[in-house]
Amino acid sequence: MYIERKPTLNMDDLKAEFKESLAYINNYEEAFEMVIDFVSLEQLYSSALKEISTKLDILDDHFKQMYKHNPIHHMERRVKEMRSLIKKLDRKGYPINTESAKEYILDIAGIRVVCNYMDDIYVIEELLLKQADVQLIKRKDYIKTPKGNGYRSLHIVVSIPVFLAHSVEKVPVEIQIRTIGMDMWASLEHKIRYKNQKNTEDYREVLKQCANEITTVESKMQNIHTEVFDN
Ligand code: 0O2
Repeated sequence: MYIERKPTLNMDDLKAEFKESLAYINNYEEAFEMVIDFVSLEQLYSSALKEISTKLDILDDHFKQMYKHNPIHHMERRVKEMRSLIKKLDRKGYPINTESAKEYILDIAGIRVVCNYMDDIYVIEELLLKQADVQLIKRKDYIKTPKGNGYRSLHIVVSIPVFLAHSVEKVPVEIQIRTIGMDMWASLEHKIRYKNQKNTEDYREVLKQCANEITTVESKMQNIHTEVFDN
């Protein structure tokens, strides 16, 4: 099951994107060109997401067929909105154009794979990285080494070829792989941090405690699942 976090650009989005790009360029013509460039960038990265999602779907189905177990609970995917992409380029001091976005920003296409059990995370990673056309660019294991606030997730960035009418483009996709519990924790923490900044510190300790408790429960569940089904 997929959850698309953003539909294809509509006219209101385009107007907003155009206004946003004018903040960086004092010329309507250039701003218009920039929006057009970013729209084709969106198309390219959304194609890469489709490729990766299909691979993950196939793996999930085949795993079920072989082991009577679906490693993937659900997936969410999104292409970074143009305005967040522009803000990120600006924050990192890169030129505001699609060339530098392609070169420096690795999370333009993002997919979140929410797994049923902890072991499923590494199974999915291993099966995906075995594929000849999938190349690992970057890996951060926040499960083996959780962040100070308790955040846990496996992040990999892979590049995947996208076959276009006249060329083949290798496109990076950021994949966040985590369990249902880790996802529940990250969603709440993200909401508190972005929507309610002044209270983030108040909840830091209790959130950290929750992250540890979730890990304990998910480890126990994993052990039960392994004992009952893997023997
Ligand atoms: P959004 O809205 O989810 O896209 P980068 O910051 O991408 O240049 P870095 O340091 O490699 O480079 O990023 P990292 O550590 O791989 O984390 C990037 C993404 O992971 C974040 O994207 C979040 O989605 C998620 N993430 C990382 N740390 C935390 C955390 O402490 N709490 C939660 N809830 N999510 C986290 P964005 O762009 O911040 O946000």
